Amino acid sequence: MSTYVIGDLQGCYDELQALLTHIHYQTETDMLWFVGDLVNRGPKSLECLRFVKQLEQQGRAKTVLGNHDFHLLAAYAGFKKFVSKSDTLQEILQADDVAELIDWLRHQPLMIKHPVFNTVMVHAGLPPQWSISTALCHAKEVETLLQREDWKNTLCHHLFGNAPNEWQDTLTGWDRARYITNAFTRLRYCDANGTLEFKRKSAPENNNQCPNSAYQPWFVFPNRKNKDHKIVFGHWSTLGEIDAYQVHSTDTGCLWGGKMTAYQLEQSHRFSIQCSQQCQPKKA
Ligand SMILES: [Mn+2]
Repeated sequence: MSTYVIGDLQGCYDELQALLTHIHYQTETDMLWFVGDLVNRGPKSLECLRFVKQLEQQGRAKTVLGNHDFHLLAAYAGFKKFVSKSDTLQEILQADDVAELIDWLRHQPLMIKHPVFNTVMVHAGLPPQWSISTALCHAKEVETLLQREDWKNTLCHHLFGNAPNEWQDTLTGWDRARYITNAFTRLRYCDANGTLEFKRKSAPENNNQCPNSAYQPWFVFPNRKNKDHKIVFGHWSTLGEIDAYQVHSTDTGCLWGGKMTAYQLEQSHRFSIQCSQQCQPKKA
């Protein structure tokens, strides 16, 4: 039995199936962990969403929510201003089972902890000031909001945006929920106090460091309070394969002709296949 952490799908269903064939995936015994961003930009988002939902409901897969998954929720809720021209979500929005798919999606978590291994999964990252147990509590705060009956009316009015980018334990209300959501689903760079920097999407210049900047990749800070667990994550398609700092990146840019990755937890081993999609990295 193996547990494979699969990088961002973003609608790349054919590549997912090729990857599962490549790793000799055993439906009955293997567990798949998806790092989120199941949908958008790629050609087969509906197939990806249905596939992961079915496996999750059978107890054979887990997923966490990514920023593109949140965009799908916003699009379904009718918040057009959050939907961009490069979105490819119409197929899902017009599907017969869209209500079931959305209902399932908004009940998925922002963070998962492995029952045996000292390992957690998030979509983008964890800011340095949160321990694992603190982060799990903050994830729960937003999960609870998403699962409320009135999620459409309240959540999508308030959850999107870049402010506040500084964390304080005393943050309340939607400001608090917005920081938490952004940290879990959009984090790449932050400072040692967890101030989020959203503009930059490229990889760090120099051996995972950015010279002369307070903003660094979230995982490099020596005093990071969550480094006692292995963290698997996706989201940062230009970062490349990181297996250091107790973190493992899995978004290896399938969408733009890079690779799709399956990281096996038991053996700490990477499997990948080359992909032929041609979307641009800046949109990934
Ligand atoms: Mn993402």
